[in-house]
Amino acid sequence: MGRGFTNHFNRHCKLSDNDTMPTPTIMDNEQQRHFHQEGYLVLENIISGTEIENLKNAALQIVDDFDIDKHRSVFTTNDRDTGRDDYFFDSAQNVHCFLEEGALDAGGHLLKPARLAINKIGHAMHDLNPVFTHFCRQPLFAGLMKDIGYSEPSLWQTMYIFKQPRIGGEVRWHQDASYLISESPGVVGLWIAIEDAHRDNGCLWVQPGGHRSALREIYEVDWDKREGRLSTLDQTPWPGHDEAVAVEVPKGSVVMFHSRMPHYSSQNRSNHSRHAFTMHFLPAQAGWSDKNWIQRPQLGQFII
Ligand SMILES: O=C(O)CCC(=O)C(=O)O
Repeated sequence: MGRGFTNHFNRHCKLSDNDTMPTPTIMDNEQQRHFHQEGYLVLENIISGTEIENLKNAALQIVDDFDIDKHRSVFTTNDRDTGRDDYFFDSAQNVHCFLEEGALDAGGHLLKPARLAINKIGHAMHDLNPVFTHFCRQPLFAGLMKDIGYSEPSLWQTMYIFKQPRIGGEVRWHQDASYLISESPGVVGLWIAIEDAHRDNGCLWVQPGGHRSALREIYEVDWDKREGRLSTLDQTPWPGHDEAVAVEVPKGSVVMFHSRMPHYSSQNRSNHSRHAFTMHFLPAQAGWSDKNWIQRPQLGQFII
Protein backbone atom coordinates (compact mmCIF):
# COMPACT_ATOMS: atom_id res chain seq x y z
CA MET A 1 0.00 0.00 0.00
CA GLY A 2 3.00 2.30 0.44
CA ARG A 3 1.41 4.29 3.28
CA GLY A 4 4.08 4.90 5.92
CA PHE A 5 4.65 1.35 7.11
CA THR A 6 6.98 0.68 9.97
CA ASN A 7 8.77 -2.60 10.46
CA HIS A 8 8.52 -3.32 14.17
CA PHE A 9 10.56 -6.48 14.07
CA ASN A 10 13.65 -5.15 15.80
CA ARG A 11 11.80 -3.08 18.35
CA HIS A 12 11.33 -3.99 21.98
CA CYS A 13 9.58 -7.39 21.95
CA LYS A 14 7.89 -9.27 24.74
CA LEU A 15 8.68 -12.85 23.90
CA SER A 16 6.58 -15.76 25.04
CA ASP A 17 7.59 -18.14 27.83
CA ASN A 18 6.63 -20.88 25.36
CA ASP A 19 9.65 -20.02 23.19
CA THR A 20 11.37 -23.33 23.72
CA MET A 21 8.24 -25.48 23.27
CA PRO A 22 7.53 -26.96 19.84
CA THR A 23 4.48 -25.38 18.21
CA PRO A 24 1.74 -27.98 17.68
CA THR A 25 -0.10 -28.55 14.39
CA ILE A 26 -3.82 -27.91 14.85
CA MET A 27 -5.45 -27.77 11.41
CA ASP A 28 -5.71 -30.70 9.01
CA ASN A 29 -5.29 -30.24 5.25
CA GLU A 30 -9.00 -29.80 4.65
CA GLN A 31 -9.23 -27.08 7.32
CA GLN A 32 -6.25 -25.27 5.82
CA ARG A 33 -7.82 -25.51 2.36
CA HIS A 34 -11.13 -24.18 3.73
CA PHE A 35 -9.44 -21.21 5.38
CA HIS A 36 -7.53 -20.22 2.24
CA GLN A 37 -10.43 -20.90 -0.14
CA GLU A 38 -13.33 -19.47 1.86
CA GLY A 39 -11.46 -16.90 3.96
CA TYR A 40 -12.69 -18.26 7.28
CA LEU A 41 -12.77 -21.41 9.36
CA VAL A 42 -14.89 -22.59 12.28
CA LEU A 43 -13.30 -24.80 14.96
CA GLU A 44 -16.17 -25.92 17.17
CA ASN A 45 -15.77 -26.59 20.91
CA ILE A 46 -11.99 -26.23 20.89
CA ILE A 47 -11.64 -24.18 24.11
CA SER A 48 -12.47 -25.84 27.44
CA GLY A 49 -15.39 -24.76 29.61
CA THR A 50 -12.99 -23.85 32.42
CA GLU A 51 -10.98 -21.51 30.22
CA ILE A 52 -14.16 -19.87 28.94
CA GLU A 53 -15.40 -19.30 32.51
CA ASN A 54 -12.01 -17.88 33.54
CA LEU A 55 -12.14 -15.34 30.71
CA LYS A 56 -15.73 -14.38 31.46
CA ASN A 57 -14.99 -13.89 35.15
CA ALA A 58 -11.88 -11.82 34.37
CA ALA A 59 -13.93 -9.61 32.01
CA LEU A 60 -16.68 -9.12 34.60
CA GLN A 61 -14.05 -8.21 37.19
CA ILE A 62 -12.71 -5.50 34.87
CA VAL A 63 -16.26 -4.16 34.53
CA ASP A 64 -16.83 -4.25 38.30
CA ASP A 65 -13.61 -2.25 38.81
CA PHE A 66 -14.52 0.28 36.11
CA ASP A 67 -15.68 3.74 37.22
CA ILE A 68 -18.66 4.09 34.95
CA ASP A 69 -19.31 7.68 36.07
CA LYS A 70 -15.84 8.77 35.01
CA HIS A 71 -15.87 7.49 31.41
CA ARG A 72 -19.02 7.67 29.32
CA SER A 73 -17.53 6.65 25.99
CA VAL A 74 -20.00 4.89 23.69
CA PHE A 75 -18.87 2.41 21.05
CA THR A 76 -21.07 2.31 17.98
CA THR A 77 -20.29 1.50 14.37
CA ASN A 78 -23.18 3.59 13.05
CA ASP A 79 -21.31 6.90 12.97
CA ARG A 80 -18.58 6.09 10.40
CA ASP A 81 -16.21 6.11 13.39
CA THR A 82 -16.50 9.86 13.98
CA GLY A 83 -16.97 9.27 17.72
CA ARG A 84 -13.44 8.00 18.37
CA ASP A 85 -11.92 10.14 21.13
CA ASP A 86 -8.73 10.16 23.22
CA TYR A 87 -10.18 7.55 25.58
CA PHE A 88 -10.58 5.27 22.56
CA PHE A 89 -7.12 5.95 21.07
CA ASP A 90 -5.52 5.46 24.51
CA SER A 91 -7.15 2.03 24.78
CA ALA A 92 -4.54 0.73 22.30
CA GLN A 93 -2.20 0.43 25.29
CA ASN A 94 -4.73 0.18 28.11
CA VAL A 95 -7.81 -1.72 29.25
CA HIS A 96 -10.81 0.54 28.69
CA CYS A 97 -14.57 -0.07 28.82
CA PHE A 98 -16.99 1.31 26.22
CA LEU A 99 -20.75 1.57 26.59
CA GLU A 100 -23.59 0.28 24.43
CA GLU A 101 -25.40 3.16 22.74
CA GLY A 102 -28.68 1.87 24.17
CA ALA A 103 -27.36 1.98 27.74
CA LEU A 104 -27.83 5.77 27.93
CA ASP A 105 -30.99 7.84 27.69
CA ALA A 106 -31.24 11.03 25.61
CA GLY A 107 -29.80 13.02 28.52
CA GLY A 108 -26.77 10.75 28.84
CA HIS A 109 -28.01 9.03 31.99
CA LEU A 110 -27.23 5.39 32.51
CA LEU A 111 -30.21 3.07 32.09
CA LYS A 112 -28.49 -0.18 33.16
CA PRO A 113 -26.02 -1.48 35.73
CA ALA A 114 -22.45 -1.66 34.40
CA ARG A 115 -22.48 -5.42 33.76
CA LEU A 116 -25.43 -4.88 31.38
CA ALA A 117 -24.25 -1.59 29.89
CA ILE A 118 -20.74 -2.29 28.56
CA ASN A 119 -20.43 -2.88 24.82
CA LYS A 120 -16.79 -3.99 24.90
CA ILE A 121 -13.48 -3.93 26.73
CA GLY A 122 -10.31 -3.21 24.73
CA HIS A 123 -7.63 -3.35 23.52
CA ALA A 124 -4.55 -4.46 25.51
CA MET A 125 -5.92 -7.03 27.96
CA HIS A 126 -3.36 -9.50 26.63
CA ASP A 127 -0.54 -7.29 27.94
CA LEU A 128 -2.11 -5.99 31.12
CA ASN A 129 -4.41 -8.63 32.61
CA PRO A 130 -2.73 -11.89 33.70
CA VAL A 131 -5.79 -14.07 32.95
CA PHE A 132 -5.92 -12.79 29.38
CA THR A 133 -2.12 -12.93 29.01
CA HIS A 134 -2.11 -16.58 30.00
CA PHE A 135 -5.04 -17.41 27.71
CA CYS A 136 -3.56 -15.70 24.64
CA ARG A 137 -0.17 -17.36 25.03
CA GLN A 138 -1.45 -20.92 24.78
CA PRO A 139 0.23 -23.06 22.09
CA LEU A 140 -3.16 -23.64 20.40
CA PHE A 141 -3.10 -20.11 18.95
CA ALA A 142 0.57 -20.23 17.91
CA GLY A 143 -0.29 -23.57 16.26
CA LEU A 144 -3.21 -22.11 14.31
CA MET A 145 -1.03 -19.25 13.14
CA LYS A 146 1.79 -21.59 12.12
CA ASP A 147 -0.71 -23.71 10.15
CA ILE A 148 -1.49 -20.72 7.92
CA GLY A 149 2.17 -19.69 7.63
CA TYR A 150 2.20 -16.87 10.21
CA SER A 151 5.61 -17.08 11.87
CA GLU A 152 6.27 -15.11 15.07
CA PRO A 153 2.62 -14.07 15.42
CA SER A 154 2.30 -10.66 17.03
CA LEU A 155 -0.97 -9.90 18.83
CA TRP A 156 -2.01 -6.32 18.04
CA GLN A 157 -5.33 -6.10 19.82
CA THR A 158 -7.79 -7.98 22.02
CA MET A 159 -11.45 -7.20 22.63
CA TYR A 160 -14.07 -8.66 24.92
CA ILE A 161 -17.46 -7.98 23.31
CA PHE A 162 -20.65 -8.32 25.38
CA LYS A 163 -23.48 -7.89 22.83
CA GLN A 164 -25.80 -7.15 25.74
CA PRO A 165 -29.36 -8.50 25.99
CA ARG A 166 -31.91 -6.25 24.21
CA ILE A 167 -29.48 -3.33 23.62
CA GLY A 168 -26.48 -5.10 22.01
CA GLY A 169 -25.40 -2.85 19.14
CA GLU A 170 -25.00 -3.89 15.51
CA VAL A 171 -21.45 -4.13 14.17
CA ARG A 172 -21.91 -3.02 10.56
CA TRP A 173 -20.32 -4.83 7.63
CA HIS A 174 -16.59 -4.19 7.53
CA GLN A 175 -13.21 -5.76 6.76
CA ASP A 176 -10.61 -5.79 9.52
CA ALA A 177 -7.86 -4.65 7.10
CA SER A 178 -9.63 -1.27 7.05
CA TYR A 179 -8.91 -0.75 10.76
CA LEU A 180 -5.69 -2.76 11.18
CA ILE A 181 -3.62 -1.61 8.20
CA SER A 182 -0.53 -3.65 7.46
CA GLU A 183 1.68 -5.11 4.81
CA SER A 184 0.86 -8.54 3.42
CA PRO A 185 -0.32 -11.07 4.59
CA GLY A 186 -2.66 -8.92 6.70
CA VAL A 187 -4.09 -9.53 10.14
CA VAL A 188 -5.97 -12.71 10.97
CA GLY A 189 -8.84 -12.49 13.43
CA LEU A 190 -9.66 -15.19 15.97
CA TRP A 191 -13.18 -14.75 17.33
CA ILE A 192 -13.95 -16.94 20.33
CA ALA A 193 -17.50 -17.65 21.48
CA ILE A 194 -17.69 -17.17 25.25
CA GLU A 195 -21.42 -17.88 25.02
CA ASP A 196 -23.49 -19.71 22.42
CA ALA A 197 -23.89 -17.45 19.38
CA HIS A 198 -26.90 -17.70 17.09
CA ARG A 199 -29.02 -15.51 14.83
CA ASP A 200 -31.25 -14.32 17.68
CA ASN A 201 -28.46 -12.94 19.89
CA GLY A 202 -26.32 -11.44 17.13
CA CYS A 203 -23.89 -14.07 15.85
CA LEU A 204 -21.26 -13.24 13.24
CA TRP A 205 -22.14 -13.28 9.55
CA VAL A 206 -19.47 -13.75 6.88
CA GLN A 207 -19.36 -13.87 3.07
CA PRO A 208 -17.64 -17.13 2.05
CA GLY A 209 -14.88 -16.27 -0.46
CA GLY A 210 -15.41 -12.56 0.19
CA HIS A 211 -11.77 -12.16 1.27
CA ARG A 212 -10.91 -12.02 -2.44
CA SER A 213 -13.00 -8.85 -2.87
CA ALA A 214 -11.55 -5.35 -2.80
CA LEU A 215 -10.77 -3.48 0.39
CA ARG A 216 -13.70 -1.07 0.51
CA GLU A 217 -12.66 1.37 3.25
CA ILE A 218 -9.69 2.57 5.24
CA TYR A 219 -9.60 4.20 8.69
CA GLU A 220 -6.51 6.36 9.15
CA VAL A 221 -5.48 8.72 11.92
CA ASP A 222 -3.83 12.10 11.44
CA TRP A 223 -1.75 12.06 14.64
CA ASP A 224 -0.99 15.80 14.50
CA LYS A 225 -4.70 16.46 14.92
CA ARG A 226 -5.46 13.16 16.73
CA GLU A 227 -8.35 12.70 14.31
CA GLY A 228 -9.39 9.51 12.57
CA ARG A 229 -11.16 9.39 9.23
CA LEU A 230 -12.91 6.57 7.39
CA SER A 231 -12.44 6.89 3.61
CA THR A 232 -14.04 4.87 0.84
CA LEU A 233 -11.52 3.05 -1.38
CA ASP A 234 -13.80 0.90 -3.49
CA GLN A 235 -17.54 0.98 -4.24
CA THR A 236 -18.05 -2.82 -4.16
CA PRO A 237 -21.32 -3.30 -2.25
CA TRP A 238 -21.45 -5.20 1.03
CA PRO A 239 -22.86 -8.74 0.72
CA GLY A 240 -26.60 -9.16 0.33
CA HIS A 241 -28.54 -11.53 2.59
CA ASP A 242 -28.31 -14.36 0.02
CA GLU A 243 -24.48 -14.15 -0.02
CA ALA A 244 -23.97 -14.08 3.75
CA VAL A 245 -23.68 -17.05 6.10
CA ALA A 246 -24.64 -16.95 9.78
CA VAL A 247 -21.84 -18.43 11.88
CA GLU A 248 -23.91 -20.02 14.64
CA VAL A 249 -21.53 -21.69 17.09
CA PRO A 250 -21.58 -23.12 20.62
CA LYS A 251 -19.46 -21.50 23.32
CA GLY A 252 -15.84 -22.60 23.25
CA SER A 253 -15.68 -22.38 19.43
CA VAL A 254 -13.11 -20.36 17.48
CA VAL A 255 -13.89 -18.58 14.22
CA MET A 256 -10.80 -17.60 12.28
CA PHE A 257 -10.99 -15.08 9.47
CA HIS A 258 -8.90 -13.26 6.86
CA SER A 259 -8.26 -9.50 7.07
CA ARG A 260 -10.41 -8.77 4.00
CA MET A 261 -13.31 -11.07 4.94
CA PRO A 262 -16.49 -8.94 5.03
CA HIS A 263 -18.26 -9.65 8.33
CA TYR A 264 -21.08 -8.23 10.40
CA SER A 265 -23.21 -8.90 13.48
CA SER A 266 -26.77 -7.72 14.04
CA GLN A 267 -28.32 -5.95 17.00
CA ASN A 268 -29.21 -8.23 19.87
CA ARG A 269 -32.89 -7.88 20.72
CA SER A 270 -33.06 -11.19 22.59
CA ASN A 271 -32.99 -11.65 26.35
CA HIS A 272 -29.58 -13.37 26.16
CA SER A 273 -26.14 -11.82 25.90
CA ARG A 274 -23.59 -13.04 23.34
CA HIS A 275 -20.11 -12.63 24.81
CA ALA A 276 -17.07 -13.09 22.55
CA PHE A 277 -13.33 -12.54 22.83
CA THR A 278 -11.30 -11.54 19.78
CA MET A 279 -7.60 -11.45 18.93
CA HIS A 280 -5.88 -10.07 15.82
CA PHE A 281 -2.49 -11.43 14.77
CA LEU A 282 0.11 -10.41 12.19
CA PRO A 283 3.56 -11.92 11.55
CA ALA A 284 6.05 -9.78 13.50
CA GLN A 285 8.04 -9.02 10.35
CA ALA A 286 5.09 -7.43 8.50
CA GLY A 287 5.04 -3.63 8.48
CA TRP A 288 2.35 -1.77 10.43
CA SER A 289 0.97 1.54 9.16
CA ASP A 290 1.89 4.65 11.14
CA LYS A 291 -1.67 5.82 10.43
CA ASN A 292 -3.25 2.91 12.26
CA TRP A 293 -5.28 3.93 15.29
CA ILE A 294 -3.48 1.20 17.25
CA GLN A 295 0.12 2.15 18.06
CA ARG A 296 2.01 0.44 20.89
CA PRO A 297 5.21 2.44 21.58
CA GLN A 298 5.12 1.71 25.31
CA LEU A 299 4.03 -1.92 25.13
CA GLY A 300 6.05 -3.06 22.10
CA GLN A 301 5.17 -6.26 20.29
CA PHE A 302 3.37 -9.13 21.99
CA ILE A 303 4.67 -12.22 20.23
CA ILE A 304 3.07 -15.49 21.28
O1 LIG B 1 -18.39 -9.81 17.74
C1 LIG B 1 -18.89 -9.01 16.95
O2 LIG B 1 -20.07 -8.73 17.02
C2 LIG B 1 -18.07 -8.36 15.85
C3 LIG B 1 -16.60 -8.61 15.98
C4 LIG B 1 -15.82 -8.05 14.84
O3 LIG B 1 -16.33 -7.51 13.92
C5 LIG B 1 -14.36 -8.17 14.82
O4 LIG B 1 -13.77 -8.75 15.74
O5 LIG B 1 -13.75 -7.68 13.87
